[in-house]
Amino acid sequence: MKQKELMLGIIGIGLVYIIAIWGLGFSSSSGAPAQSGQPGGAVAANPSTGDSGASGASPGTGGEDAQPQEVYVKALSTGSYDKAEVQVKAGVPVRFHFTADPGAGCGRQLVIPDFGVRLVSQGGEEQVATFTPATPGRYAYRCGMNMFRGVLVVS
Ligand SMILES: [Cu+2]
Repeated sequence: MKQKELMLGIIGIGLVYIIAIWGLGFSSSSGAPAQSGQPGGAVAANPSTGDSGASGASPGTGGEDAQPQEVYVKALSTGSYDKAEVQVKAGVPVRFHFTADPGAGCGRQLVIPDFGVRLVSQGGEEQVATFTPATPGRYAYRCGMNMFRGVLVVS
């Protein structure tokens, strides 16, 4: 019994060493070796190439003639939005698409006080407001009575 425990301990210490050395290798060699040594799964997720938009404009760079940022929020009959938070960039027009479940009650009205937005989706139809957030920050979107709540994160 004692011997078996000792063996397990040695194996454990060995593993710690291997992981520590591996970690050092990653941090000290900045560049190509670390990249090639990465597990294969991470390579597939490249956000810049997987552009879901229709236009083939340069990805991600918010130039002066940038495309509007399309945002979709839906008020659900369960009493909340389908997205508690949406992310946009400052200085680029936002097209805020709002829909609501017909059973969403007061959630069929959406306001974004900081941008003077007020939308009502009475029977589930889509309503759109366009505005340009100039200053980074966190701006609330909510129903008229502040029961449905979400945050527009501008960065
Ligand atoms: Cu409400």
